[in-house]
Amino acid sequence: MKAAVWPFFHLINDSTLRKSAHKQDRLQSKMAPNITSSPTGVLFEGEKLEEKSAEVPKEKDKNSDNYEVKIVWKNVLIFTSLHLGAIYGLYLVFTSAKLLTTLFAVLLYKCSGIGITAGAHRLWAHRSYKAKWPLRLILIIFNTIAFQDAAIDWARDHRVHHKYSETNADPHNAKRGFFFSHVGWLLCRKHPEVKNKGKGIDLSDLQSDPIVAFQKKYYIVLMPLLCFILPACIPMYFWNESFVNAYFIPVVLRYVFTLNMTWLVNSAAHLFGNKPYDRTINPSENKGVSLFAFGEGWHNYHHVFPWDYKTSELGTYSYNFTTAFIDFFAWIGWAYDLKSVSQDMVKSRVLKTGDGTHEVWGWGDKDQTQEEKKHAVVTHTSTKDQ
Ligand code: ST9
Ligand code: ZN
Ligand code: ZN
Repeated sequence: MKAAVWPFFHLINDSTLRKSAHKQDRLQSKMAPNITSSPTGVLFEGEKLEEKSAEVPKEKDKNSDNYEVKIVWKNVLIFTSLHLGAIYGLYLVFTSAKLLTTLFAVLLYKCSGIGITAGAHRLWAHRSYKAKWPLRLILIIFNTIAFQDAAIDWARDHRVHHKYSETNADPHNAKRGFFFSHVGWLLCRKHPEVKNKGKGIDLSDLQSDPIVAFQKKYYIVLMPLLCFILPACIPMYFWNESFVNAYFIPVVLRYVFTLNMTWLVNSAAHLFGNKPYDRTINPSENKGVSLFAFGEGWHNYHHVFPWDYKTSELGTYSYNFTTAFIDFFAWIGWAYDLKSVSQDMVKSRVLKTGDGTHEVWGWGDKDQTQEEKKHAVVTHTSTKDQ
């Protein structure tokens, strides 16, 4: 079964291996950063922002001209192979795999996705709700299946992303284009500003969570077991699936698919969509991304109110599977202190900085009251039917 995990070992060991002197290719890249890195967002309810300008900063970073992108060719090779493997997996789905194997891959996508959305994102990175230890245990297992690095490292990058959004300190700065924010940032060394500014991010809450600390300590063992070995063994053992199908569908295809759905939040949801809450920032409301990323595509709202456990205003379950998951666990008492934003606060923000596309306060919306309609001032009325 060692063969099932070999291509991925480099990723967990990367930080360690890198410390040994290995030759780096230094290439000037087109994905050059272009803006400063002063804080642009808050992380939790009540956190104070040092300074917040209404406009996205335009000034060029003094260092940006000297900054060279260092491509990590090993990552390029691995991610390319993984994507080719995923295409082969997709072919196998339609040609030789058992239906159960495909359904199992979908289940793993759902579980590992929740490990990212309800775990690493809404619980650990943003503290938008609290979870009792059994739920934290479930989430850390799901999170390890997802292999997006240890939750504490994920949360560190994500906190930097929110605090210095679209600047050099943002690990996946969307100002550097779709490709960079999608996957390019994992194919090269981080901008020094990410590390500089990241040092100021408080992670003490996560360091003191024994479940998060355990995952970090034993990641090198837990991750290959949960993400690669068990998902390949289960179909072979329980329904006699072939090794090739069991490896390329629930492992490679499922992993690559889940990664891409996650990356779309950084790329598509930072580039395409409406901005009903704040037109001055890049993150946008993207329904398609929300569907596949379990409610994480309502990104304009999320960057304005990152402490809302729904990561959206309304939290409709069909486009926010994660909210349904958290609500279920709140119902049985394992999730608690769910934070949300009052309608008044949302409304005042929409009116102040929104781009005018807010659905709820649009004319004729189902939630618009008769009172509001009655008192509205309508000028230049036409007698013709619209
Ligand atoms: C993956 C992550 O795919 C995806 C995250 C996506 C986030 C999306 C967020 C959107 C919202 C949520 C939506 C969820 C939707 C889910 C939908 C699900 C259906 N602060 O990182 P290193 C320092 S992972 C402070 O190696 P390099 C620190 O000292 C895929 N300090 O930087 C660190 O040492 P240590 C699997 C920082 O050398 C040292 O620098 N994993 C910070 O520039 C070195 O850190 C991979 O493929 C910071 N923020 O290398 C691994 N960062 O860690 C790929 C770093 O010991 N990664 N430091 O403390 C790598 O190979 C490398 O990280 C690299 C950069 C080459 C990219
Ligand atoms: Zn974002
Ligand atoms: Zn976030």
